[in-house]
Amino acid sequence: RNAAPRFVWEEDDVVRTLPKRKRSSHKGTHGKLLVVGGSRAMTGAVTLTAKAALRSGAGLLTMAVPDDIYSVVANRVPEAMYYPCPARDGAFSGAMDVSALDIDAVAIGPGLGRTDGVRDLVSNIVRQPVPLVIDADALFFWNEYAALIRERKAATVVTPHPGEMARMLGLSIRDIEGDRFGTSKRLATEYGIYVVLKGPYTIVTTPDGSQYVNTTGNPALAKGGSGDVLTGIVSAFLMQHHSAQEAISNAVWIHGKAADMLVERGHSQWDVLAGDLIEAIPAALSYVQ
Ligand code: NPW
Ligand code: AMP
Ligand code: MG
Repeated sequence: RNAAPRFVWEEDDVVRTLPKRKRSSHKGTHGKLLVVGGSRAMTGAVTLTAKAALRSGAGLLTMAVPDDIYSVVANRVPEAMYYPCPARDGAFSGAMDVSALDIDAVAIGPGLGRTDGVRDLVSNIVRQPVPLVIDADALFFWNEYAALIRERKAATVVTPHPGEMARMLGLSIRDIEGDRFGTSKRLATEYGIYVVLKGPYTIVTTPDGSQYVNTTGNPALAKGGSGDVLTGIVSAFLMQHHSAQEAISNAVWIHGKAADMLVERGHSQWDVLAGDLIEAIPAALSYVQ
């Protein structure tokens, strides 16, 4: 039952597997990401995800947001392109058509809210044959679309914290925390997906059940928005690595290293903001390059 191996993902592994940029590369080489998220009550989450993805090398980025928050979000990220979508009650009003967009990956969830329109949107996006990172409120509707996940032709990554993981599996948070390896492995192998179970010692589990434990990060990350930043890094790296496992493990490592470097260089564990993490991605990347 425990045949699949467990590893600790360390600095050497990041140095060995982080891809080098080719001299001849251009923006298309590094991936075209669609970030889907945001609602009237949560305009910041999707901004954090998009900025983190850009700081992590994504070549081209489009943000799909409800049209009534479009101008607020667009004012914050000039490097992104925009796809304003119909809104109802301050959130997405339903499915969007991504078939006309030229994209390499989709990140969905941060700040979406939990309306019926959002449920329809998420169920529709899951049907698209494109690598997908599912986080935050998109995980809230897991039971609505879980049966479709097994049929997906492209990689699927979920990034739950223990509360979200508990809801997905119909367990208590205590059940999850009491068996982080076992519950992650069950979800990953049952659905054929990559599972990132967050928290101190985040565990990345592959569809075949192999597990990689992260050792960077500290309680400075225990603040709203940290996970939204991680989603951006994971999505950007997914497009820029051949191995999804290496991409995800490197993303989790860099996210934690950014927090560690902030605390080593003048911040306390109390004062770090999610936005500071984004500004520390350059130092974390330089450290391993
Ligand atoms: P409790 O009650 O805190 O102890 P939800 P969410 C539990 C957006 N954001 N270990 C927690 O427990 C996100 O993107 C927007 C154990 C509670 O039971 C989402 O769209 C921001 N338990 C949306 O908010 C910044 C843990 O899980 C439940 C745990 C909702 O996301 C903030 C809460 O989970 C935020 O990112 C842990 N490590 N972590 C913005 N600026 O726009 C959490 N729990 O109800 O799924 O909600 O994570 O707050
Ligand atoms: P979220 O709850 O979605 O905002 O995600 C929180 C992020 O911060 C995840 O990447 C967690 O692994 C990380 N995090 C939260 N608390 C801690 C902690 N005490 N130590 C290390 N990492 C943490
Ligand atoms: Mg989160």
